[in-house]
Amino acid sequence: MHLASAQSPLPLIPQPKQALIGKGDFTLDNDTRVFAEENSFEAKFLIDYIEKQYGIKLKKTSVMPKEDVPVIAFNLQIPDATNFDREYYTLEVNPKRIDISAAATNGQFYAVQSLIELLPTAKSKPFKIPCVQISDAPKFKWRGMHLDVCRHFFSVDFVKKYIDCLALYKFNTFHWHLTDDQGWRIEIKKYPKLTQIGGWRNGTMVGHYNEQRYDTIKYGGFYTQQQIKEVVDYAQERHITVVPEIEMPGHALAALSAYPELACTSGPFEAAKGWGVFDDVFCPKEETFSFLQNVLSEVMDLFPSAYIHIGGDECPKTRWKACAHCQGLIKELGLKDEHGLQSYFITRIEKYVNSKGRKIIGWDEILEGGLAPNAAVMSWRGTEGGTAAAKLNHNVVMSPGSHCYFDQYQADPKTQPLAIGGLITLEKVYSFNPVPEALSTEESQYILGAQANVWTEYMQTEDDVEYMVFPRISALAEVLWGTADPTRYDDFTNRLSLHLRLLDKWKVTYCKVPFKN
Ligand code: TNX
Repeated sequence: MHLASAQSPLPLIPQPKQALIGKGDFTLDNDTRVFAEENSFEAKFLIDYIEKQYGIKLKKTSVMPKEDVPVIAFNLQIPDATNFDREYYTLEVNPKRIDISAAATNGQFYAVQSLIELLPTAKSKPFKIPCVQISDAPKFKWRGMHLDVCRHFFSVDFVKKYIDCLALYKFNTFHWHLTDDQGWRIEIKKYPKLTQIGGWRNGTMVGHYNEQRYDTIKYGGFYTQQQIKEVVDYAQERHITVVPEIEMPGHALAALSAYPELACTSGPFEAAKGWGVFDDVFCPKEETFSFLQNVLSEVMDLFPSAYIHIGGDECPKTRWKACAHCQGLIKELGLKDEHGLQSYFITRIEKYVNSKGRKIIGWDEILEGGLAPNAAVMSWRGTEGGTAAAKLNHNVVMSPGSHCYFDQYQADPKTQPLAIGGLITLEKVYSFNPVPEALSTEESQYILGAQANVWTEYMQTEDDVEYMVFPRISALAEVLWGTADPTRYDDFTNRLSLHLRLLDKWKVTYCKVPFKN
Protein backbone atom coordinates (compact mmCIF):
# COMPACT_ATOMS: atom_id res chain seq x y z
CA MET A 1 0.00 0.00 0.00
CA HIS A 2 1.17 3.51 -0.72
CA LEU A 3 -0.39 6.95 -0.63
CA ALA A 4 -2.11 8.20 -3.75
CA SER A 5 0.21 10.87 -5.12
CA ALA A 6 0.84 13.25 -7.97
CA GLN A 7 2.74 10.43 -9.73
CA SER A 8 -0.12 8.00 -9.45
CA PRO A 9 -3.28 9.98 -8.92
CA LEU A 10 -6.67 8.39 -8.41
CA PRO A 11 -9.48 10.17 -10.22
CA LEU A 12 -11.24 10.96 -6.95
CA ILE A 13 -12.95 14.29 -6.33
CA PRO A 14 -13.36 15.27 -3.59
CA GLN A 15 -10.06 13.82 -2.45
CA PRO A 16 -10.77 11.37 0.40
CA LYS A 17 -9.36 12.03 3.86
CA GLN A 18 -7.17 9.00 3.45
CA ALA A 19 -6.55 6.97 0.31
CA LEU A 20 -3.95 4.24 -0.13
CA ILE A 21 -3.24 2.50 -3.41
CA GLY A 22 -2.61 -1.23 -3.27
CA LYS A 23 -1.18 -3.72 -5.75
CA GLY A 24 -3.31 -5.13 -8.54
CA ASP A 25 -6.95 -4.79 -9.48
CA PHE A 26 -10.37 -6.23 -8.91
CA THR A 27 -11.88 -7.59 -12.12
CA LEU A 28 -15.58 -7.04 -12.42
CA ASP A 29 -17.66 -9.36 -14.60
CA ASN A 30 -21.02 -11.13 -14.77
CA ASP A 31 -19.94 -13.47 -11.96
CA THR A 32 -19.49 -10.63 -9.48
CA ARG A 33 -22.17 -10.67 -6.78
CA VAL A 34 -23.41 -7.70 -4.79
CA PHE A 35 -24.04 -8.61 -1.18
CA ALA A 36 -26.37 -6.22 0.64
CA GLU A 37 -29.48 -6.02 2.76
CA GLU A 38 -32.72 -6.83 0.96
CA ASN A 39 -33.89 -3.27 0.32
CA SER A 40 -30.56 -1.49 0.04
CA PHE A 41 -31.03 1.54 -2.23
CA GLU A 42 -27.26 2.02 -2.35
CA ALA A 43 -26.66 -1.47 -3.74
CA LYS A 44 -29.45 -1.02 -6.27
CA PHE A 45 -28.00 2.36 -7.26
CA LEU A 46 -24.62 0.76 -7.98
CA ILE A 47 -26.12 -2.19 -9.86
CA ASP A 48 -28.31 0.12 -11.98
CA TYR A 49 -25.38 2.41 -12.70
CA ILE A 50 -23.11 -0.43 -13.84
CA GLU A 51 -25.85 -1.84 -16.02
CA LYS A 52 -26.67 1.53 -17.59
CA GLN A 53 -23.08 2.60 -18.20
CA TYR A 54 -21.41 -0.74 -18.96
CA GLY A 55 -24.19 -3.17 -19.83
CA ILE A 56 -23.12 -5.57 -17.07
CA LYS A 57 -25.98 -6.85 -14.96
CA LEU A 58 -24.70 -7.74 -11.48
CA LYS A 59 -26.73 -10.10 -9.31
CA LYS A 60 -27.67 -9.10 -5.80
CA THR A 61 -27.70 -11.45 -2.85
CA SER A 62 -28.54 -11.07 0.80
CA VAL A 63 -26.55 -14.18 1.73
CA MET A 64 -22.78 -13.73 1.78
CA PRO A 65 -21.43 -15.74 -1.19
CA LYS A 66 -18.71 -18.39 -0.78
CA GLU A 67 -15.16 -17.18 -0.46
CA ASP A 68 -14.12 -17.80 -4.05
CA VAL A 69 -16.97 -15.75 -5.51
CA PRO A 70 -15.96 -12.18 -6.36
CA VAL A 71 -18.16 -9.87 -4.34
CA ILE A 72 -18.98 -6.24 -3.68
CA ALA A 73 -20.13 -6.31 -0.08
CA PHE A 74 -22.21 -3.60 1.58
CA ASN A 75 -21.61 -3.79 5.31
CA LEU A 76 -23.89 -1.72 7.49
CA GLN A 77 -21.74 -1.63 10.55
CA ILE A 78 -19.47 0.78 12.27
CA PRO A 79 -16.09 0.03 10.79
CA ASP A 80 -14.35 2.19 13.32
CA ALA A 81 -15.99 2.17 16.72
CA THR A 82 -14.86 5.73 17.42
CA ASN A 83 -16.58 7.11 14.33
CA PHE A 84 -20.35 7.37 14.40
CA ASP A 85 -20.57 9.98 11.65
CA ARG A 86 -23.44 9.07 9.32
CA GLU A 87 -21.37 10.23 6.36
CA TYR A 88 -18.24 8.27 7.26
CA TYR A 89 -17.32 5.27 5.14
CA THR A 90 -14.51 2.95 4.20
CA LEU A 91 -13.99 1.45 0.78
CA GLU A 92 -11.56 -1.40 0.28
CA VAL A 93 -10.86 -2.80 -3.14
CA ASN A 94 -8.83 -6.03 -3.11
CA PRO A 95 -8.16 -8.41 -6.02
CA LYS A 96 -10.85 -10.74 -4.66
CA ARG A 97 -13.47 -8.49 -3.15
CA ILE A 98 -14.72 -4.96 -2.61
CA ASP A 99 -15.89 -3.97 0.85
CA ILE A 100 -18.02 -0.96 1.56
CA SER A 101 -18.50 -0.26 5.25
CA ALA A 102 -20.36 2.52 6.99
CA ALA A 103 -22.48 3.15 10.03
CA ALA A 104 -25.31 4.53 7.90
CA THR A 105 -26.60 4.49 4.35
CA ASN A 106 -25.25 8.02 3.84
CA GLY A 107 -21.71 6.69 4.15
CA GLN A 108 -22.51 3.70 1.95
CA PHE A 109 -23.80 6.06 -0.71
CA TYR A 110 -20.58 8.08 -0.63
CA ALA A 111 -18.54 4.90 -0.90
CA VAL A 112 -20.54 4.06 -4.03
CA GLN A 113 -19.79 7.50 -5.47
CA SER A 114 -16.06 6.99 -4.87
CA LEU A 115 -16.27 3.56 -6.44
CA ILE A 116 -18.05 5.01 -9.49
CA GLU A 117 -15.17 7.46 -9.90
CA LEU A 118 -12.73 4.54 -9.91
CA LEU A 119 -14.55 2.60 -12.65
CA PRO A 120 -12.95 2.65 -16.11
CA THR A 121 -14.06 5.52 -18.30
CA ALA A 122 -12.79 3.99 -21.52
CA LYS A 123 -14.17 0.75 -22.93
CA SER A 124 -11.81 -1.74 -21.41
CA LYS A 125 -11.98 -5.48 -21.33
CA PRO A 126 -11.49 -6.88 -18.77
CA PHE A 127 -13.18 -4.39 -16.49
CA LYS A 128 -10.63 -3.49 -13.82
CA ILE A 129 -10.88 -1.43 -10.64
CA PRO A 130 -7.61 -0.46 -8.91
CA CYS A 131 -6.98 -1.81 -5.41
CA VAL A 132 -7.41 0.93 -2.83
CA GLN A 133 -8.05 1.43 0.83
CA ILE A 134 -10.10 4.53 1.55
CA SER A 135 -11.28 5.89 4.86
CA ASP A 136 -13.29 9.03 4.53
CA ALA A 137 -15.65 11.61 6.07
CA PRO A 138 -16.55 15.22 5.31
CA LYS A 139 -15.59 18.34 7.20
CA PHE A 140 -18.70 20.50 6.66
CA LYS A 141 -22.34 19.67 7.37
CA TRP A 142 -23.84 21.92 4.67
CA ARG A 143 -22.35 21.10 1.30
CA GLY A 144 -24.63 22.94 -1.04
CA MET A 145 -25.39 23.96 -4.57
CA HIS A 146 -28.11 26.43 -5.52
CA LEU A 147 -30.06 26.73 -8.76
CA ASP A 148 -32.17 29.66 -9.90
CA VAL A 149 -35.07 28.35 -12.00
CA CYS A 150 -36.83 31.74 -12.14
CA ARG A 151 -34.70 33.83 -14.46
CA HIS A 152 -34.66 30.81 -16.74
CA PHE A 153 -36.69 27.69 -16.27
CA PHE A 154 -35.25 24.17 -16.32
CA SER A 155 -36.96 20.82 -16.78
CA VAL A 156 -37.48 18.20 -14.09
CA ASP A 157 -35.14 15.91 -16.02
CA PHE A 158 -32.42 18.52 -15.90
CA VAL A 159 -32.95 19.14 -12.19
CA LYS A 160 -32.51 15.40 -11.65
CA LYS A 161 -29.31 15.35 -13.69
CA TYR A 162 -28.09 18.31 -11.60
CA ILE A 163 -28.88 16.30 -8.45
CA ASP A 164 -27.00 13.28 -9.87
CA CYS A 165 -23.94 15.48 -10.27
CA LEU A 166 -24.31 16.90 -6.76
CA ALA A 167 -24.46 13.33 -5.48
CA LEU A 168 -21.33 12.37 -7.39
CA TYR A 169 -19.40 15.11 -5.56
CA LYS A 170 -20.98 14.18 -2.23
CA PHE A 171 -22.97 17.39 -1.81
CA ASN A 172 -25.87 16.99 0.60
CA THR A 173 -27.92 20.15 0.04
CA PHE A 174 -29.73 21.47 -3.02
CA HIS A 175 -31.03 25.02 -2.62
CA TRP A 176 -33.88 25.42 -5.10
CA HIS A 177 -34.59 29.10 -5.84
CA LEU A 178 -38.26 28.81 -6.80
CA THR A 179 -39.70 32.31 -6.78
CA ASP A 180 -38.46 35.66 -8.01
CA ASP A 181 -39.53 38.77 -9.92
CA GLN A 182 -39.26 36.97 -13.25
CA GLY A 183 -41.37 33.93 -12.45
CA TRP A 184 -43.12 31.88 -9.75
CA ARG A 185 -42.21 28.26 -10.35
CA ILE A 186 -43.97 26.16 -7.71
CA GLU A 187 -47.64 25.20 -7.86
CA ILE A 188 -49.56 26.34 -4.78
CA LYS A 189 -53.02 24.77 -4.69
CA LYS A 190 -54.63 27.57 -2.69
CA TYR A 191 -53.35 30.27 -5.04
CA PRO A 192 -53.50 28.87 -8.59
CA LYS A 193 -52.83 32.25 -10.18
CA LEU A 194 -49.28 32.18 -8.81
CA THR A 195 -48.30 29.77 -11.58
CA GLN A 196 -51.10 30.47 -14.07
CA ILE A 197 -50.17 34.16 -14.20
CA GLY A 198 -46.98 34.53 -12.14
CA GLY A 199 -45.27 31.65 -13.93
CA TRP A 200 -45.11 33.61 -17.19
CA ARG A 201 -43.62 36.81 -18.52
CA ASN A 202 -44.16 38.65 -21.78
CA GLY A 203 -40.56 38.78 -22.89
CA THR A 204 -37.00 38.35 -21.66
CA MET A 205 -33.98 40.58 -21.51
CA VAL A 206 -31.42 39.68 -24.16
CA GLY A 207 -27.77 40.73 -24.25
CA HIS A 208 -26.11 42.32 -21.27
CA TYR A 209 -28.02 44.14 -18.56
CA ASN A 210 -26.49 47.46 -19.59
CA GLU A 211 -28.01 47.21 -23.07
CA GLN A 212 -31.64 47.02 -21.86
CA ARG A 213 -32.80 44.99 -24.88
CA TYR A 214 -35.78 42.62 -24.68
CA ASP A 215 -37.52 40.10 -26.86
CA THR A 216 -41.30 39.80 -26.90
CA ILE A 217 -41.65 36.05 -26.56
CA LYS A 218 -43.90 34.75 -23.79
CA TYR A 219 -41.64 32.77 -21.46
CA GLY A 220 -42.26 30.66 -18.42
CA GLY A 221 -43.02 27.36 -16.77
CA PHE A 222 -43.52 25.85 -13.36
CA TYR A 223 -43.38 22.59 -11.43
CA THR A 224 -46.55 20.85 -10.30
CA GLN A 225 -46.65 19.63 -6.72
CA GLN A 226 -46.40 16.11 -8.09
CA GLN A 227 -43.15 17.00 -9.88
CA ILE A 228 -41.79 18.72 -6.79
CA LYS A 229 -42.45 15.58 -4.74
CA GLU A 230 -40.72 13.52 -7.38
CA VAL A 231 -37.61 15.73 -7.20
CA VAL A 232 -37.60 15.80 -3.39
CA ASP A 233 -37.82 11.98 -3.26
CA TYR A 234 -35.17 11.60 -5.93
CA ALA A 235 -32.83 13.85 -3.98
CA GLN A 236 -33.63 12.19 -0.66
CA GLU A 237 -32.66 8.78 -1.99
CA ARG A 238 -29.34 10.34 -2.92
CA HIS A 239 -28.93 11.77 0.59
CA ILE A 240 -29.54 15.30 -0.60
CA THR A 241 -31.86 17.67 1.25
CA VAL A 242 -33.76 20.05 -0.97
CA VAL A 243 -34.09 23.47 0.65
CA PRO A 244 -36.82 25.49 -1.08
CA GLU A 245 -36.56 29.25 -1.34
CA ILE A 246 -39.67 31.43 -1.32
CA GLU A 247 -38.54 35.05 -1.68
CA MET A 248 -39.93 37.76 0.59
CA PRO A 249 -40.46 40.65 1.08
CA GLY A 250 -38.55 41.60 -2.10
CA HIS A 251 -38.14 39.85 -5.46
CA ALA A 252 -41.93 39.47 -5.42
CA LEU A 253 -43.12 40.89 -8.76
CA ALA A 254 -44.28 37.56 -10.18
CA ALA A 255 -46.41 36.96 -7.09
CA LEU A 256 -47.78 40.51 -7.27
CA SER A 257 -48.66 40.07 -10.94
CA ALA A 258 -51.03 37.32 -9.78
CA TYR A 259 -52.22 38.89 -6.51
CA PRO A 260 -51.71 42.67 -6.81
CA GLU A 261 -53.61 43.27 -3.56
CA LEU A 262 -50.50 42.11 -1.66
CA ALA A 263 -48.54 45.21 -2.75
CA CYS A 264 -48.51 48.68 -1.19
CA THR A 265 -49.85 50.29 -4.36
CA SER A 266 -52.64 49.11 -6.62
CA GLY A 267 -50.76 47.76 -9.61
CA PRO A 268 -51.28 46.17 -12.09
CA PHE A 269 -47.96 44.34 -12.09
CA GLU A 270 -46.18 42.09 -14.53
CA ALA A 271 -43.51 39.45 -13.98
CA ALA A 272 -40.22 41.19 -14.79
CA LYS A 273 -38.67 40.78 -18.23
CA GLY A 274 -35.32 42.15 -17.15
CA TRP A 275 -32.81 41.57 -14.36
CA GLY A 276 -32.14 43.62 -11.28
CA VAL A 277 -34.02 44.83 -8.25
CA PHE A 278 -37.57 46.16 -8.39
CA ASP A 279 -39.38 48.59 -6.12
CA ASP A 280 -42.69 46.73 -5.86
CA VAL A 281 -42.45 44.26 -2.98
CA PHE A 282 -44.81 42.55 -0.54
CA CYS A 283 -46.60 45.03 1.71
CA PRO A 284 -46.45 43.99 5.40
CA LYS A 285 -50.21 43.83 5.85
CA GLU A 286 -52.29 41.09 7.46
CA GLU A 287 -53.48 39.84 4.10
CA THR A 288 -49.88 39.36 2.98
CA PHE A 289 -48.95 37.44 6.13
CA SER A 290 -51.93 35.09 5.72
CA PHE A 291 -51.01 34.58 2.09
CA LEU A 292 -47.36 33.82 2.84
CA GLN A 293 -48.24 31.50 5.71
CA ASN A 294 -50.63 29.57 3.50
CA VAL A 295 -47.95 29.34 0.81
CA LEU A 296 -45.33 28.22 3.32
CA SER A 297 -47.70 25.66 4.77
CA GLU A 298 -47.98 23.95 1.37
CA VAL A 299 -44.24 24.34 0.84
CA MET A 300 -43.47 22.66 4.17
CA ASP A 301 -45.80 19.80 3.30
CA LEU A 302 -43.75 19.22 0.14
CA PHE A 303 -40.25 19.72 1.53
CA PRO A 304 -39.18 17.86 4.68
CA SER A 305 -36.02 20.03 5.07
CA ALA A 306 -35.16 21.39 8.52
CA TYR A 307 -34.54 24.80 6.90
CA ILE A 308 -36.90 26.83 4.74
CA HIS A 309 -35.22 29.66 2.82
CA ILE A 310 -37.29 32.84 2.95
CA GLY A 311 -35.04 35.06 0.80
CA GLY A 312 -34.86 38.42 2.51
CA ASP A 313 -32.36 39.97 0.07
CA GLU A 314 -32.53 43.16 -1.92
CA CYS A 315 -35.80 44.60 -0.68
CA PRO A 316 -35.99 48.28 -1.62
CA LYS A 317 -37.88 50.34 0.93
CA THR A 318 -39.25 52.84 -1.63
CA ARG A 319 -42.88 51.67 -1.45
CA TRP A 320 -42.87 51.15 2.32
CA LYS A 321 -41.63 54.74 2.75
CA ALA A 322 -44.61 56.06 0.80
CA CYS A 323 -47.19 53.67 2.25
CA ALA A 324 -49.52 54.99 4.98
CA HIS A 325 -50.10 51.48 6.36
CA CYS A 326 -46.35 50.79 6.62
CA GLN A 327 -45.63 54.11 8.30
CA GLY A 328 -48.50 53.52 10.73
CA LEU A 329 -47.09 50.09 11.55
CA ILE A 330 -43.63 51.50 12.18
CA LYS A 331 -45.14 53.96 14.71
CA GLU A 332 -47.47 51.44 16.29
CA LEU A 333 -44.70 48.85 16.82
CA GLY A 334 -42.18 51.48 17.91
CA LEU A 335 -39.77 50.50 15.11
CA LYS A 336 -36.85 52.69 14.14
CA ASP A 337 -37.39 52.69 10.38
CA GLU A 338 -38.14 50.51 7.35
CA HIS A 339 -35.25 48.19 8.24
CA GLY A 340 -37.00 47.59 11.53
CA LEU A 341 -40.09 46.78 9.53
CA GLN A 342 -38.20 44.24 7.43
CA SER A 343 -36.93 42.64 10.63
CA TYR A 344 -40.52 42.55 11.97
CA PHE A 345 -41.63 40.93 8.69
CA ILE A 346 -39.00 38.19 8.83
CA THR A 347 -39.47 37.58 12.55
CA ARG A 348 -43.21 37.09 12.05
CA ILE A 349 -42.60 34.62 9.28
CA GLU A 350 -39.98 32.90 11.42
CA LYS A 351 -42.51 32.44 14.24
CA TYR A 352 -44.86 30.73 11.84
CA VAL A 353 -42.17 28.48 10.36
CA ASN A 354 -40.88 27.62 13.86
CA SER A 355 -44.42 26.76 14.95
CA LYS A 356 -44.31 24.00 12.33
CA GLY A 357 -41.06 22.66 13.73
CA ARG A 358 -38.86 24.16 11.03
CA LYS A 359 -36.19 26.87 10.92
CA ILE A 360 -35.66 29.75 8.53
CA ILE A 361 -32.55 30.67 6.63
CA GLY A 362 -32.23 33.95 4.74
CA TRP A 363 -29.75 36.06 2.79
CA ASP A 364 -27.55 38.26 4.97
CA GLU A 365 -29.83 41.33 4.64
CA ILE A 366 -31.95 39.68 7.34
CA LEU A 367 -29.31 40.95 9.79
CA GLU A 368 -30.42 44.52 9.13
CA GLY A 369 -32.78 45.89 11.75
CA GLY A 370 -32.11 42.88 13.98
CA LEU A 371 -31.85 39.15 13.26
CA ALA A 372 -34.90 36.96 13.88
CA PRO A 373 -34.14 34.88 17.01
CA ASN A 374 -33.55 31.42 15.46
CA ALA A 375 -32.64 32.35 11.91
CA ALA A 376 -29.64 31.06 10.01
CA VAL A 377 -27.83 33.43 7.68
CA MET A 378 -26.64 32.80 4.15
CA SER A 379 -23.77 35.20 3.64
CA TRP A 380 -23.53 36.41 0.05
CA ARG A 381 -22.23 39.98 0.25
CA GLY A 382 -18.82 38.73 1.28
CA THR A 383 -18.32 36.73 4.46
CA GLU A 384 -18.93 39.70 6.79
CA GLY A 385 -22.63 39.01 7.33
CA GLY A 386 -21.86 35.41 8.14
CA THR A 387 -19.07 36.39 10.50
CA ALA A 388 -21.39 38.79 12.35
CA ALA A 389 -24.11 36.15 12.58
CA ALA A 390 -21.71 33.49 13.90
CA LYS A 391 -20.58 35.94 16.58
CA LEU A 392 -24.25 36.28 17.55
CA ASN A 393 -24.42 32.45 17.84
CA HIS A 394 -26.51 31.98 14.70
CA ASN A 395 -25.88 29.27 12.16
CA VAL A 396 -24.29 30.37 8.91
CA VAL A 397 -23.88 29.12 5.37
CA MET A 398 -21.15 30.92 3.47
CA SER A 399 -21.76 31.82 -0.14
CA PRO A 400 -19.73 34.94 -0.82
CA GLY A 401 -19.73 36.68 -4.20
CA SER A 402 -15.94 36.54 -4.10
CA HIS A 403 -15.68 32.73 -4.45
CA CYS A 404 -19.10 31.13 -4.76
CA TYR A 405 -20.91 32.95 -7.58
CA PHE A 406 -20.90 30.58 -10.50
CA ASP A 407 -22.73 33.15 -12.62
CA GLN A 408 -19.46 35.10 -12.88
CA TYR A 409 -16.87 34.53 -15.60
CA GLN A 410 -14.42 31.67 -15.08
CA ALA A 411 -11.87 32.99 -17.59
CA ASP A 412 -11.12 36.05 -19.71
CA PRO A 413 -14.58 37.32 -20.81
CA LYS A 414 -13.29 37.72 -24.36
CA THR A 415 -13.09 33.93 -24.58
CA GLN A 416 -16.36 33.21 -22.80
CA PRO A 417 -20.11 33.29 -23.38
CA LEU A 418 -21.84 36.37 -21.97
CA ALA A 419 -22.04 36.35 -18.17
CA ILE A 420 -22.97 38.84 -15.47
CA GLY A 421 -19.40 40.09 -14.91
CA GLY A 422 -16.70 39.44 -12.34
CA LEU A 423 -14.15 36.65 -12.48
CA ILE A 424 -14.04 33.53 -10.34
CA THR A 425 -11.56 31.04 -11.70
CA LEU A 426 -11.37 27.37 -10.79
CA GLU A 427 -8.26 28.13 -8.74
CA LYS A 428 -10.07 30.92 -6.90
CA VAL A 429 -12.87 28.55 -5.92
CA TYR A 430 -10.27 26.04 -4.78
CA SER A 431 -8.67 28.64 -2.51
CA PHE A 432 -11.93 29.31 -0.63
CA ASN A 433 -11.99 28.87 3.12
CA PRO A 434 -15.55 28.94 4.49
CA VAL A 435 -14.37 29.69 8.02
CA PRO A 436 -13.24 33.32 8.43
CA GLU A 437 -10.09 33.87 10.47
CA ALA A 438 -11.92 36.44 12.60
CA LEU A 439 -13.87 33.66 14.32
CA SER A 440 -12.80 31.83 17.46
CA THR A 441 -12.95 28.02 17.52
CA GLU A 442 -16.19 28.27 19.44
CA GLU A 443 -17.74 30.72 16.95
CA SER A 444 -16.52 28.66 13.98
CA GLN A 445 -18.90 25.89 15.04
CA TYR A 446 -21.72 28.04 13.66
CA ILE A 447 -20.36 27.86 10.13
CA LEU A 448 -22.40 24.94 8.82
CA GLY A 449 -20.62 25.01 5.50
CA ALA A 450 -20.98 26.74 2.17
CA GLN A 451 -22.61 26.62 -1.22
CA ALA A 452 -22.24 28.06 -4.69
CA ASN A 453 -25.07 30.06 -6.22
CA VAL A 454 -26.11 29.62 -9.81
CA TRP A 455 -28.16 32.67 -10.82
CA THR A 456 -29.37 32.10 -14.33
CA GLU A 457 -29.94 35.55 -15.83
CA TYR A 458 -27.34 34.72 -18.48
CA MET A 459 -27.94 30.98 -18.71
CA GLN A 460 -30.76 30.27 -21.11
CA THR A 461 -30.20 26.58 -21.65
CA GLU A 462 -29.30 23.53 -19.61
CA ASP A 463 -25.95 23.39 -21.40
CA ASP A 464 -25.29 26.98 -20.34
CA VAL A 465 -25.89 26.03 -16.71
CA GLU A 466 -23.55 23.05 -16.94
CA TYR A 467 -20.89 25.14 -18.62
CA MET A 468 -20.90 27.64 -15.75
CA VAL A 469 -21.06 24.99 -13.03
CA PHE A 470 -18.39 22.57 -14.32
CA PRO A 471 -15.65 22.17 -13.42
CA ARG A 472 -15.91 24.79 -10.66
CA ILE A 473 -18.27 22.55 -8.68
CA SER A 474 -15.47 20.01 -8.29
CA ALA A 475 -13.23 22.59 -6.59
CA LEU A 476 -16.02 23.57 -4.20
CA ALA A 477 -16.76 19.91 -3.46
CA GLU A 478 -13.20 19.43 -2.28
CA VAL A 479 -13.30 22.63 -0.20
CA LEU A 480 -16.44 21.40 1.55
CA TRP A 481 -15.18 17.88 2.03
CA GLY A 482 -12.27 19.52 3.83
CA THR A 483 -9.41 18.10 1.77
CA ALA A 484 -8.69 21.07 -0.52
CA ASP A 485 -5.12 22.26 -0.13
CA PRO A 486 -4.55 25.40 -2.24
CA THR A 487 -0.77 24.85 -2.03
CA ARG A 488 -1.32 21.56 -3.87
CA TYR A 489 -3.60 22.88 -6.60
CA ASP A 490 -1.64 20.83 -9.18
CA ASP A 491 -2.54 17.63 -7.40
CA PHE A 492 -6.21 18.63 -7.68
CA THR A 493 -5.98 19.46 -11.39
CA ASN A 494 -4.14 16.18 -12.09
CA ARG A 495 -7.06 14.32 -10.60
CA LEU A 496 -9.50 16.61 -12.35
CA SER A 497 -7.97 15.84 -15.77
CA LEU A 498 -8.67 12.15 -15.21
CA HIS A 499 -12.08 12.88 -13.71
CA LEU A 500 -13.21 14.89 -16.77
CA ARG A 501 -13.46 11.59 -18.69
CA LEU A 502 -16.33 10.70 -16.38
CA LEU A 503 -18.09 13.99 -17.14
CA ASP A 504 -17.64 13.18 -20.84
CA LYS A 505 -19.21 9.81 -20.24
CA TRP A 506 -22.14 11.48 -18.49
CA LYS A 507 -22.45 14.02 -21.33
CA VAL A 508 -21.96 16.93 -18.99
CA THR A 509 -20.89 20.18 -20.63
CA TYR A 510 -17.96 21.90 -18.93
CA CYS A 511 -15.69 24.87 -19.44
CA LYS A 512 -12.46 23.77 -21.10
CA VAL A 513 -10.13 26.69 -20.35
CA PRO A 514 -6.76 25.70 -18.87
CA PHE A 515 -6.89 25.07 -15.14
CA LYS A 516 -4.43 27.86 -14.49
CA ASN A 517 -5.36 31.30 -15.73
C1 TNX B 1 -27.90 39.17 -6.36
S1 TNX B 1 -27.35 36.99 -4.34
C2 TNX B 1 -29.04 38.46 -6.11
C3 TNX B 1 -29.72 37.75 -7.21
C4 TNX B 1 -29.03 37.98 -8.52
C5 TNX B 1 -27.53 37.93 -8.32
C6 TNX B 1 -26.73 38.05 -9.57
C7 TNX B 1 -28.76 37.48 -3.98
C8 TNX B 1 -29.21 37.12 -2.66
N1 TNX B 1 -29.49 38.22 -4.84
O1 TNX B 1 -31.07 38.11 -7.25
O2 TNX B 1 -29.43 37.00 -9.42
O3 TNX B 1 -27.17 38.99 -7.46
O4 TNX B 1 -25.38 37.74 -9.29
